[in-house]
Amino acid sequence: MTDPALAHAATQITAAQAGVPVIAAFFDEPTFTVTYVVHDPATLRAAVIDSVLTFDSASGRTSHEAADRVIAHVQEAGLHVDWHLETHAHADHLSAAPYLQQKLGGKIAIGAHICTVQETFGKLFNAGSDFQRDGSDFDQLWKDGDTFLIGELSVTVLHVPGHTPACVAYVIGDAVFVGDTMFMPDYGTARADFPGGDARTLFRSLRRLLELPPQTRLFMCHDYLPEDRGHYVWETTVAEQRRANIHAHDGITEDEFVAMRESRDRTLPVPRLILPSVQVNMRAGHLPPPEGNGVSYLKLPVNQL
Ligand SMILES: N[C@@H](CCC(=O)N[C@@H](CS)C(=O)NCC(=O)O)C(=O)O
Ligand SMILES: [Fe+2]
Repeated sequence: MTDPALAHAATQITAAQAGVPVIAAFFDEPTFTVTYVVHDPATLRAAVIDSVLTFDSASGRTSHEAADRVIAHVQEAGLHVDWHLETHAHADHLSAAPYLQQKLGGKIAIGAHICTVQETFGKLFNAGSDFQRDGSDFDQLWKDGDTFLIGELSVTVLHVPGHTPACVAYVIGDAVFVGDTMFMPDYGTARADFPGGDARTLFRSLRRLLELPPQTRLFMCHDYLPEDRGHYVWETTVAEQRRANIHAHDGITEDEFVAMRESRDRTLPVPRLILPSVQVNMRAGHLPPPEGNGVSYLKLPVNQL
């Protein structure tokens, strides 16, 4: 393998000492998002991956239904949360990382290319000079190949752009949280038509993940329930994706994938919550600063998307 970050991740997955994380999944049906709480059974240190702040766009009201389920689990299991890990700046739900950080502690982290995303969306929302586009709203920015520990569990971060420029996957012990690269085999892959997205780049990223050992457990960020399946699922393996992913199984060429992805993306509607989501998530999940009356406002740029 001529890819040191991936080689390190592969060794971590096969090495017994890397540890086997305990994984609890919380499915948020309104946004089809899976939030994970991952912990080290030896030390009870934990990370929350891709949390959801419940948001009703008609009323402009946020609530903590989804996040409070995560808090209840953390408290019942006696966990200490060290990290709130984002796989990317989500376009379909608001992150609850700041709320969970306030309640549970821990640091908020995302891929280092978030600065590119902040630049793009800072312009779209005409954000003021208070909005730093240097990633400093986050506590930690990851580069490809970065490693850290959750208790005694080894973690390797892989930069997997394509859906967005800043997407990362987290390899935690023997499990990979793939973010929006691939979905379950019968649904395929993520769209690549957001600003800075690119189908060819996405194909290379997801095929890179599929070079990991065949038994590697893969955890999806969403499940959109294809018509012929009656229940949500979010866990699969490298071997299964290589055999059966409808967009990216072994044998599909890069050019075939790009043609499929670009034509399918032309048919997809804009995500329901994209405008509230990106202007909050570009700020690490913080609402825009309150105005003189103490109220935070979200903007709707007209005729821009
Ligand atoms: N219907 C959902 C769709 C959200 C969406 O576009 N999700 C992205 C990931 S953030 C995606 O890749 N979707 C693939 C697809 O819909 O086929 C919504 O409005 O929130
Ligand atoms: Fe996404």
